[in-house]
Amino acid sequence: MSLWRSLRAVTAVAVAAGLLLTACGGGGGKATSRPAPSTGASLSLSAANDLYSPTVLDVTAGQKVRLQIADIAVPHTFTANEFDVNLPVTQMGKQTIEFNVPVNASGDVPFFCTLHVGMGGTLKVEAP
Ligand SMILES: [Cu+2]
Repeated sequence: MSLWRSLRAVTAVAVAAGLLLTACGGGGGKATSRPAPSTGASLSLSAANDLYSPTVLDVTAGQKVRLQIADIAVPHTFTANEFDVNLPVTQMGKQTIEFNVPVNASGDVPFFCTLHVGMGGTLKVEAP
């Protein structure tokens, strides 16, 4: 009799544990073992008077950069050859572009507009 009772108790615990595991596994998308993905950086740039400002942007190696460019009156490009970035900036007014800073990037990397001489600046790459 007591063995039967013990078996029933063990079974009950096993079922409860199984339900718990199912509940945890069914959540989806919140795996705690995975490192949180980098949210990246949001930076702003003005293209007023066919000049980019500020002329120095701080970025981090391996980072995804969201760059909001304002004051766009004529087409420009955002070009950083060392990062293999050459993006058209052709939405009048405001445009957001995205690019990735290579993991192995370092130092000062120039950026510029291929359409306007002197329109550019420096991406200062910091280690993560
Ligand atoms: Cu330009």
